[in-house]
Amino acid sequence: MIDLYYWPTPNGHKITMFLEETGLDYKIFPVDISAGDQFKPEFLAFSPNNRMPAIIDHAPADGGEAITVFESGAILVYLAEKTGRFLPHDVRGRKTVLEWLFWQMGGLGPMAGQNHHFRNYALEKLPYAIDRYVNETNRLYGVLNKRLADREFIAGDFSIADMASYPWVVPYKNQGQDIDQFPHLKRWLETIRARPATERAYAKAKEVNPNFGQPAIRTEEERKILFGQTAAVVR
Ligand SMILES: N[C@@H](CCC(=O)N[C@@H](CS)C(=O)NCC(=O)O)C(=O)O
Repeated sequence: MIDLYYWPTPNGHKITMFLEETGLDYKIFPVDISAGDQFKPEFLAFSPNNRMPAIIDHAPADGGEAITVFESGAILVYLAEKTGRFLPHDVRGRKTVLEWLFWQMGGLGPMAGQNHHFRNYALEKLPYAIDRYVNETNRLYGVLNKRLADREFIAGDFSIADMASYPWVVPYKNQGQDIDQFPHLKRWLETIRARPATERAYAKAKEVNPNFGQPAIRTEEERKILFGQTAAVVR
């Protein structure tokens, strides 16, 4: 049994996608990040960056005590190794999936995240910041579109590299992107969207957060919780 500490955001969807693909037994523990659940000491004990997702695996492969994992990329690799799925075993295939996984973790995720912030959430609309992140997202979409021009998925068969990037392309409209400019990316998006496991994963979003699909910030208190953080929150 896997305990999944989750809230329906792009980084959260990565893990429900994996769990639904593999049929691993899991239970969701909601971390309402707008309410400040990510600062609870019991959560920080195994997710020290006050971010979800995080997991606790009560039946690790070595038969020892429960294993905790934070950071969505590390969770995907951990679960792929646990199940033997969605990460090739050969040295070249594995290397390629990890390249694109790290590309998402270090590039597409953070840049699209800043894009969402300055474009959709910042009260002060700063043209420099908006242009910077909308353009960088555009460049990254171009990289992925080119990669997908002659292959169905990012790195061989459907893999954790696809699961990492997919949730960050779903909100393309909120990132100021025109998906029709990226036909290969659009085809890939539609292919993954149609997977039954993806549908089940995204269905969890509404179950866990009835407000899913509405703006994450509805009150000043929520704005302060999410965007007023300093080192004080993890002390
Ligand atoms: N690099 C981390 C990022 C996780 C992350 O940013 N999670 C956000 C939601 S998408 C979060 O928990 N935010 C809570 C907060 O900002 O306090 C990962 O990939 O797991």
